[in-house]
Amino acid sequence: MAQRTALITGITGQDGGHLSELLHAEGYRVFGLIRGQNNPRQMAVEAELPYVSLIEGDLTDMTSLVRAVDTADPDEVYNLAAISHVGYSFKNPTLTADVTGKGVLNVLEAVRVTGRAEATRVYQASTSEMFGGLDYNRPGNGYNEESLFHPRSPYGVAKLYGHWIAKNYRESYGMFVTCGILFNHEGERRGLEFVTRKITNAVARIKLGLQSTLELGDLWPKRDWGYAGDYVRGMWLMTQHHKADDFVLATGETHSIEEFLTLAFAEVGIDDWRPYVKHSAAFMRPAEVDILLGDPSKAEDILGWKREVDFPGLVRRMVAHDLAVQSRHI
Ligand code: G4F
Repeated sequence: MAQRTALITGITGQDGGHLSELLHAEGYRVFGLIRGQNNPRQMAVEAELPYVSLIEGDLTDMTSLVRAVDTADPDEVYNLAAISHVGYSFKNPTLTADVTGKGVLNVLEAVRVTGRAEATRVYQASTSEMFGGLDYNRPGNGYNEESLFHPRSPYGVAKLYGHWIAKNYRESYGMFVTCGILFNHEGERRGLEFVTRKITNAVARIKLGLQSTLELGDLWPKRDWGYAGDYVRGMWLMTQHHKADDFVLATGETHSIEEFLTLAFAEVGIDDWRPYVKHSAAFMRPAEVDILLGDPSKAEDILGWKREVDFPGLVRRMVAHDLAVQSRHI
């Protein structure tokens, strides 16, 4: 069988790293779209993922996407690129709409206008943020593929546009465009701006005497937190399925930030995190998603997907990683 080729947008992000590793192990030739001149992450990506061929391009620049698709000639495109921080999207809503929303249309058009509508499969990174977590649309056993959407941030709204335009291209042009509705997925590669990694990094630094306190926003919101490595396997499985569709990936459990704090501090032998954690309004959002819980039954039944890392295992591996990284600073 000829070697398969994949193009990943968002190659510098957490999921881009995990997915490149998986596809490389599966024998793919992997191309990654990288944004801007002298991107500060480029050297790190080249060192970490030496088998990935980087192509310059930007989701807001259609010409660059056409060029990237022509260069890679991919069997599969994984559109992971986005402005993905919910808090940031409130401060930069128009940029978020351009990148996270209209950028999806640009990727789909680049595939279509280059004559690859039938040959190339597209994975669109949809998100649980589209559900919004309000009481009225929250099913007891978790959101599934049929649940009602009510996004609560410019990011969630932009992602919902991306989700619907992806489905529209599936229905209008018969393109294989599959949407993974992924709940929060974390790990050692997670950016420090997200709450889980912010906590595990601070816990390691507090343990080592490098930091004394940690400033956070609200601690009561609950998330369905899984491990990113498990979730990129799900992305790949749904892209291999015989039919393009929507699939929820989640753990089926939800935990508050307080619970995350308790487990993370316990990993370094600190029983009470309260003296170390300060509240800061700077990390609160104009509208909050109170609780997210997903029902991954469809992906489990149809794709045979199952997450392997549980909540305590996720916290353990993130704290262990950050202890190892931070120990180099002492
Ligand atoms: O870690 P977060 O920033 O993730 P959030 O907002 O749930 O979004 C993540 O998951 C989505 C999937 O549901 C993705 F689509 C999205 O791209 C991203 O990966 O915040 C989690 C919770 C929020 O309730 C937030 O208000 O933590 C709360 N929080 C409290 N203090 C904080 C902080 N979040 C951050 N980032 N930093 C804080 O200091």
